[in-house]
Amino acid sequence: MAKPSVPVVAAYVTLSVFFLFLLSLSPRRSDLTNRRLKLRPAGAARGDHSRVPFDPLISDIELHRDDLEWERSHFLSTGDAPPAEPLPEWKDFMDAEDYINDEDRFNVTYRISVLFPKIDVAPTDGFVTREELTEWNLKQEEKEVMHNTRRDMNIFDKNHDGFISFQEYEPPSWVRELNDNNSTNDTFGWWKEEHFNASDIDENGLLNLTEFNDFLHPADSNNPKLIEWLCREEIRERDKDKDGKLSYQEYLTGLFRLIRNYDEFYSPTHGAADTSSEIPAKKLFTHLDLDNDGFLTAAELKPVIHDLHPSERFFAKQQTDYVLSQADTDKDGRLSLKEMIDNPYVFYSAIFSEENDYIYHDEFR
Ligand SMILES: *[C@@H]1O[C@H](CO)[C@@H](O)[C@H](O)[C@H]1NC(C)=O
Ligand SMILES: *[C@@H]1O[C@H](CO)[C@@H](O)[C@H](O)[C@H]1NC(C)=O
Ligand SMILES: *[C@@H]1O[C@H](CO)[C@@H](O)[C@H](O)[C@H]1NC(C)=O
Ligand SMILES: *[C@@H]1O[C@H](CO)[C@@H](O)[C@H](O)[C@H]1NC(C)=O
Ligand SMILES: *[C@@H]1O[C@H](CO)[C@@H](O)[C@H](O)[C@H]1NC(C)=O
Ligand SMILES: *[C@@H]1O[C@H](CO)[C@@H](O)[C@H](O)[C@H]1NC(C)=O
Ligand SMILES: [Ca+2]
Repeated sequence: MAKPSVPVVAAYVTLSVFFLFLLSLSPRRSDLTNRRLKLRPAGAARGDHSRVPFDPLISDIELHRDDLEWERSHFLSTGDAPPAEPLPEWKDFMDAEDYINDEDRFNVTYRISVLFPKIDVAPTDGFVTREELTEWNLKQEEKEVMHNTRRDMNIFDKNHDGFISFQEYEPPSWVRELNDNNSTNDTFGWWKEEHFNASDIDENGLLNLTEFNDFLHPADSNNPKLIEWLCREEIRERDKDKDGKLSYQEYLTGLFRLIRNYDEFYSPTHGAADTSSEIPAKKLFTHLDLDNDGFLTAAELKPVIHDLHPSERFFAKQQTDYVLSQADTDKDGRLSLKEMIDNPYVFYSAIFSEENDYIYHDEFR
């Protein structure tokens, strides 16, 4: 290729400056940064909470693509594979992204106006409230979680009868490492029989899809046995002297920091002034220690178990807060159809504020 001459380069520079100038005149300047709608890459649906798609159509595309990718890698790893053809799938994905960015085929304004009445349901009053949007996000998250569970079920359910027995399943490698590296070290109860039994609601020795989903996501479960197990597990992991309960010292070194980080997140004023963690730590301990015996039992941990293991609802709320902060133009705490249509990229962009990337104490994510 010929080297471009100086005048040609100068012309390009002038042109691009001119275009930038034109863009700066555009009335919808704020949309330009996130303009291209993005699909999450395959695999992202497993484990990234801050980005569950707002639009079920987008999530269907993503999950479908995720399935294709998974089937390919799964067949590859088991050997009995159809020949690997990574290229067509990649092409599919690009096609899908072109599709959602083609205004004639995927009209964001139209999509929002179709979805609005489906979100504005409690009550139907022409506004989407914080609660309504949180319920919507939660539904989207649950759909994604269940999709992943269904697929995991296929791996673990070796005889394909739709149930998982304790003998059938095999813990994932991170659990094996933690549990096996010395049998004397049985501090970790995840994926062990007690965890399995607690998930088995009807106690028939088998986990169906619902029970297996609870097993994988105990914090989101309504099963009281599983919540109790989770509390016992929290104790077990920190109970250095193995007396089955946490002393103040065990709580302070092992547990409190995890709860407090959470507290700060809920109400930033809380932690800001605490240069010494001793006072709030003591306060919380006293508050939790209902029988005042100086120890925390599994039952006494229940009030903070969701601070240690945030549920899907927490992430759904987080996503709602973000959206409201961006799109609630008149600051009345709810969204009108117009506000949503005027801020489509808040709902449709996959680009999210980095501030949402907290690291949580949650083993399955
Ligand atoms: C998108 O949909 C809206 C509302 O249905 C309509 O007014 C607009 O013309 C559509 N845009 C395109 C590019 O089709
Ligand atoms: C556990 O053992 C495996 C090999 O037996 C080793 O690779 C791994 O690093 C060990 N993990 C821990 C936490 O000690
Ligand atoms: C695990 O325990 C056995 C005895 O039960 C011991 O011989 C071995 O050295 C231990 N391994 C590690 C990595 O601690
Ligand atoms: C048990 O495992 C934990 C985490 O790997 C480790 O910190 C602890 O020292 C282990 N305890 C024993 C007795 O091996
Ligand atoms: C789990 O339940 C089975 C019966 O379904 C029982 O045999 C087993 O002892 C239980 N295990 C634990 C650790 O509770
Ligand atoms: C699994 O079993 C539980 C307990 O019997 C039941 O409530 C639930 O509906 C079942 N789920 C499915 C998908 O069959
Ligand atoms: Ca069962």
